[in-house]
Amino acid sequence: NNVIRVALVGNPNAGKTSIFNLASGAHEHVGNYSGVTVDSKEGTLRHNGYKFILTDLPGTYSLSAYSPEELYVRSYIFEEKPDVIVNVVSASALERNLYLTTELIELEKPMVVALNMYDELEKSGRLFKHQTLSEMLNVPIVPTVGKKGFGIPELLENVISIYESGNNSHNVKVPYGRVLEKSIGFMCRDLLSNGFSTLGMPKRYVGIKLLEGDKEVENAIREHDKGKELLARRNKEREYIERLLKEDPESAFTNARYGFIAGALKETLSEKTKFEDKTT
Ligand code: GDP
Ligand code: MG
Ligand code: K
Repeated sequence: NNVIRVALVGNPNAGKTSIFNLASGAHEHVGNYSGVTVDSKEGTLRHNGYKFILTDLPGTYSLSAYSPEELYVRSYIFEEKPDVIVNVVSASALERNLYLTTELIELEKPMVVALNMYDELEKSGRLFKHQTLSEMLNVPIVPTVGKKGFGIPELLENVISIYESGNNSHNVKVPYGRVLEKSIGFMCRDLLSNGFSTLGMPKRYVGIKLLEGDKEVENAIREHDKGKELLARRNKEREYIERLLKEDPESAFTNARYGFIAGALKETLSEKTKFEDKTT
């Protein structure tokens, strides 16, 4: 049937609710998320023969298991299994917003990035080759202005294409460097050889989360027959990482993600503005 379930995921104040309201004709409160209740809202719309069921999820900076929002969003994605994730990214805080994007890529779900606040980017005069970033991440990136509705039809078109193609950006891996990649490799091999079902999550993702010390993933693995052995092995890998990189594994992963984003932005975002370009 022609129903596409779409989850809006992004940092607080990236513009998720604005896009949600404009697309679905809803009237949800736009502004600062109070954080009192962790909840989601559903709305529907029709476009090009499809019925879209949109879910506006709480804002989150990452997908670790630390805050109720983070846990909520992660469980929502794995339990409710939306067909397509729309990652709403604020173009006025790219580095911080794209951190979440790197985590979402690892979930290996069909995804489209809404490059929101595009008006702010244009006003700033900075040049951003989002097409190049889109190729680097193997994820469509669509400029939007959530406040005004600019780019929303294009966003929906991209959601339809990704849904119809079934592309879940398997081909792109955030590179973590030699030491972390070696440990990830060991964890994936152990997960595979012991026949762990990985909670519907990709093996690489589970390996990374175990190395980071994610409690929720850890507890799920402990339930397995060979869970204790795997966690003992994991502890060894964590020690190895700490000894070689001289930082705790979690920071090592976080820093590697930021490094990857910084590198990608160095190639695609020019700090020099087009206004300056014209005067030279
Ligand atoms: P959410 O926290 O992700 O749901 O973000 P909201 O939709 O509540 O938006 C946060 C603020 O940004 C609100 O004041 C919106 O009016 C504003 N906003 C949303 N989209 C845009 C946009 O594309 N450009 C600009 N300039 N402001 C926007
Ligand atoms: Mg909101
Ligand atoms: K908000």
